[in-house]
Amino acid sequence: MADAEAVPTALKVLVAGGFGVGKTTLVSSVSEIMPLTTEEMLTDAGVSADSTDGVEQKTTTTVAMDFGRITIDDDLVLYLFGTPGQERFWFLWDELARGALGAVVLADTRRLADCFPAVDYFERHGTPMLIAVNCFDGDQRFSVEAVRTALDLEKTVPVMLCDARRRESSKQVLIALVEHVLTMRTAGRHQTVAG
Ligand SMILES: Nc1nc2c(ncn2[C@@H]2O[C@H](COP(=O)(O)OP(=O)(O)O)[C@@H](O)[C@H]2O)c(=O)[nH]1
Ligand SMILES: [Mg+2]
Repeated sequence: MADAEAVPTALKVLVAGGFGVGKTTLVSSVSEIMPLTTEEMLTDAGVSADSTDGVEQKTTTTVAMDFGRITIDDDLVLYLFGTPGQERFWFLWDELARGALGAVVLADTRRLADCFPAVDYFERHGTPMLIAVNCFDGDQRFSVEAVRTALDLEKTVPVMLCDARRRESSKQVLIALVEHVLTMRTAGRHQTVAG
């Protein structure tokens, strides 16, 4: 298919993790386009469909979501979607995860537990993921292996260090995720998420 070769493949990648872990920072540092932060008012009906304890009284709310793009090479463009961290927006995750190549889960070793929900979600949905430990000013309290153990990750899930503020570092994370997905697919251990 000569035509297909002329156009780069565009793939969707999710950037997840707890609040304040550096999702917006990573998307901003690496994106070629002005990162977009969308704000949407959710209607009462939209919220109630997935509301859990304590949020029912809210009629409208604001959703901030990061969106960016990075060209890896002539053949590959990644579209980055930062996932909303707040638990009341879990219903958006299913929409976001649909058709995603994989996910970067950002972790802060000072608050490692904050990324549990994201790790759990991607495990349950069979979405390939990579854990990127964002080293706030070199404040890396645990080794990559300690993070792996603490998160109880499968051996195949890559864990790496990064500095979300640095473009090159963020890019390496995304390249590593793509390579991980390719490895998993080649090994036939990964089943594509239904899309
Ligand atoms: N020192 C330091 N600060 C960072 C780093 N990454 C993010 N930050 C800061 O941490 C705060 C939260 O980051 P942000 O990207 O907004 O987190 P988000 O909630 O995951 O989107 C911001 O003030 C960032 O400037 C980092 O690697 N080092
Ligand atoms: Mg953010």
